[in-house]
Amino acid sequence: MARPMVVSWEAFPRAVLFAIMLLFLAVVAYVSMGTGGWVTYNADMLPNESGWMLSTYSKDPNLQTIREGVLDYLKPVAAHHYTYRNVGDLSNAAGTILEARVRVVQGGMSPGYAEVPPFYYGAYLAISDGSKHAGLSVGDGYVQLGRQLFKLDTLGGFHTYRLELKGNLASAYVDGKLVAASIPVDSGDKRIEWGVSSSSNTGYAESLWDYVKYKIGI
Ligand SMILES: [Ca+2]
Repeated sequence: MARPMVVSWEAFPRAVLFAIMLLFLAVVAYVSMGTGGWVTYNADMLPNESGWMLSTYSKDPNLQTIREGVLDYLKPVAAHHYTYRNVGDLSNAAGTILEARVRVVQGGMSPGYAEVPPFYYGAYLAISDGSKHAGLSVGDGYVQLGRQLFKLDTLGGFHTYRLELKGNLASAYVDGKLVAASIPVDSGDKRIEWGVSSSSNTGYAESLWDYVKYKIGI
């Protein structure tokens, strides 16, 4: 003979908690879908308070300030200043998009190489997807991807800079318009990186960051 089902009072709160948890998970899943898989840093907190790692050169607290949702990021002469996040899910086949809204305040002198003349880096975005690496530099009056330069007034105001990497192609967009495309170099790292300058930057540089976001899948 089957025992009658006994529902104890103690079981009720647990069932209710379980239901609330399910509802919470459903809401989280819905919100994630709504944002289209973007992981966003809005510059409401310092990068290292938001899950981003500081480079060796970024430990000086005077090099980063938050003001009204904008990160003021600067670097002294002859030093790097960047932040990064290791992302194991990055895939060259799926592709990655990295986008930031940035205004360059001052670009630091870079020696340049080959076809690229010396110019002034103020912001840098890079993707390494475990197979390829692409870096987008925003200088004083220029945007650089690989060995391509695109002229732009980067100091006059904020622009949205977007770097896309998929297969054997890296593409750079400014305010939604394609401005450069290049063949990415090889890299075994899986990392998203951004900051004030590239490693070859030899001068003082500063840039303002409204947001940075990345997404897997193009
Ligand atoms: Ca912001």
